[in-house]
Amino acid sequence: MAGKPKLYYFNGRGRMESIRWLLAAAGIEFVEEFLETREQYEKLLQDGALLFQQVPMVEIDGMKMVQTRAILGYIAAKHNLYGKDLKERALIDMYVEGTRDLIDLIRVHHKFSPEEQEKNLALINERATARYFPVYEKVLKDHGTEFLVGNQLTWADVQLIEAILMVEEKVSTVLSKFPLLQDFKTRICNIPTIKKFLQPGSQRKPPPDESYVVTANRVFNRK
Ligand SMILES: N[C@@H](CCC(=O)N[C@@H](CS)C(=O)NCC(=O)O)C(=O)O
Repeated sequence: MAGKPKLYYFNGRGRMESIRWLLAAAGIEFVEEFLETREQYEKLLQDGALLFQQVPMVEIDGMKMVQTRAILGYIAAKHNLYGKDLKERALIDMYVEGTRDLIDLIRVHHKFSPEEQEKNLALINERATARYFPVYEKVLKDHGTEFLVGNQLTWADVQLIEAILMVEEKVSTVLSKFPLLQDFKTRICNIPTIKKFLQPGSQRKPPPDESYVVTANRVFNRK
């Protein structure tokens, strides 16, 4: 039997957090090696473990996978979270890319100056309420099931709930005009695997702080 997937990244959200979410939602246990030192990163490079010299890297099923989207797609397909046919898969890809764009606005937020953060916060709010969330609200209404695609949980739902919770950390009232997304949030957060991931002490990571930035700069020899 294959061992648990092993995740190589910082002890923080960054690009790895969606992978943690998807594994957790699928009910898959995983272990993590946190990059703290330059030496750890150089060892991975010397071992040829990082195809493009980048993390996230995930050891899974005998592979050393890099590229966040490839990793997510593999996990989604393996654990039946990627739709039942090509058309469902195409919808999932579109929805996932939408939430990815929103998540990316938040993922880089901490890198900005206070003035830039103020502008970025306004942009996050505007994009969430005027571009992305109206789409998912309409999808839920038109599709008429509990999920965005088909009639069971998919990667699209998992990444949307991740995005919703991330935006709510910045703008707590963001769902006030989206009743179906409010119901969606309650429903998805009550799925046992997801509920467990939301408990304190899980492998879910907090928003980035100063020490996260210092560690990443040290590992990548920046500044
Ligand atoms: N397209 C890659 C980008 C990965 C990436 O930029 N990773 C950053 C850390 S979050 C990194 O390893 N940077 C070091 C470098 O690019 O040299 C992905 O989606 O996984």
